[in-house]
Amino acid sequence: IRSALVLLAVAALAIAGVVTVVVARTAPAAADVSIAAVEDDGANCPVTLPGSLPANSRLPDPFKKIDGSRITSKADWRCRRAEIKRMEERYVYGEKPAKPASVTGTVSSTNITVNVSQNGRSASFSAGVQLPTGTGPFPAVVVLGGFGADTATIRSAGAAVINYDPLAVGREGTPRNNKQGAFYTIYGNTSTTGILAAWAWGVSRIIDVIESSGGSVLKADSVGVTGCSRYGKGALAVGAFDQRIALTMPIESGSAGAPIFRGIPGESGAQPLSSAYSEQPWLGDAFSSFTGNPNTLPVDQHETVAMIAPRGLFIMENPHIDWLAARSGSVAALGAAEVYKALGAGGNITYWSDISDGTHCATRSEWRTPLQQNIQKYLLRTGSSTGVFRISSRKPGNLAEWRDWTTPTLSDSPSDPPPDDPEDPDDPPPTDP
Ligand code: MCU
Repeated sequence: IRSALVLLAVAALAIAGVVTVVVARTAPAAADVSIAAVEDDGANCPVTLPGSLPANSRLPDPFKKIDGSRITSKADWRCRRAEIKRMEERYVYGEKPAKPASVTGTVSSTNITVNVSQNGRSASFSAGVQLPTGTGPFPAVVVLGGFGADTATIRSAGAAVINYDPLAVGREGTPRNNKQGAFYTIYGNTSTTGILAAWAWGVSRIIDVIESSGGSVLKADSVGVTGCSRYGKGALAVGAFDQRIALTMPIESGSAGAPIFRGIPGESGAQPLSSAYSEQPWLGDAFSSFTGNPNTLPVDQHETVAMIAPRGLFIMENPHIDWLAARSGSVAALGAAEVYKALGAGGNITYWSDISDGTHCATRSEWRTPLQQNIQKYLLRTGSSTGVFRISSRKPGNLAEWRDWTTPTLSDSPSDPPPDDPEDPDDPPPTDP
């Protein structure tokens, strides 16, 4: 009865959005493969955006709150992450709205349909499903855009592939004042949200439908995401902005993907920020203020990447093509890895740019084994591999050049424990009636 009460209390707190609910299913330990039960577990954190944006040529300190103090405990990361998320939305991606009033749909062994409506506006989209062999329900990897991901390896590792066409949710080739796709049908064609955040919103709605489907085909708590190039930019945004994503795998994402914005102007041949802003409405309209001076951004992409911590993350980059900014990508991964380490999850991030074939979005033998290991660990929850950094000597980033902060030792005890936390030994146990 006591454990039932504890579960009830945890569920109640989770519904109130008060605690981070770490969903741990099977061994290994929870800290190793934790995801949140909700899209945004920091939704109730108070965030006041910065009053001014002073220039800083170094990477912003991911551990420093907007009020200037630094976080001290692992539990503090929840609301610090919420600050980062708000700033990423305000200055970089545009706002990704929370779940709309109505999300319905179906999941079958071949197809997922999604119907969304809010404020009298409705939109629908669908995605294909390819199951692996064996008996379900299965974990799944959402593949954005249909190229560059090694779907044969994903399925042979035991995960389904969800083929998601992001362009149905946020079209390319539209002017910023007349954006198109399911997202903009709901939120308006002049929404300032860029299409990467729209794509991410679409994947979140797919997960909503999987959650409400009863779970006989696909497991909503075991969903990964991947995509290459512009869809690598999208995969990063999906994983950063939905904490139900257990494994994020951006491939060759380039400018507006993993690479730090501050590094791109100085990286020879890298796609300029002005080009990444104007080629497609990938980023939010507000990013126009920063294409010429990323030093005034209060965040950078190491923090977008760190929003994924402590969840599974496998960043793949191509150092053979200058346009892809792999040096700045490695700095983002190294910076984010400091957050993973501080949270005690340093083994949950892999970065791999040491590849021989320079073809953009090729299927690569080097990535096959780490892909299998990541799927086993974070989606099937049978593996226990430790993440690695395999940075090509062609584009080695050096985090030390980019930071003026150190990595704190974060305590395990919350500095500000939630009231009556049933997990807190200092709180009296619930009484057994
Ligand atoms: C790396 O992603 C993009 C790149 O940002 C664009 O400049 C280029 O046109 O296309 C790349 C891509 O998506 O290739 C498939």
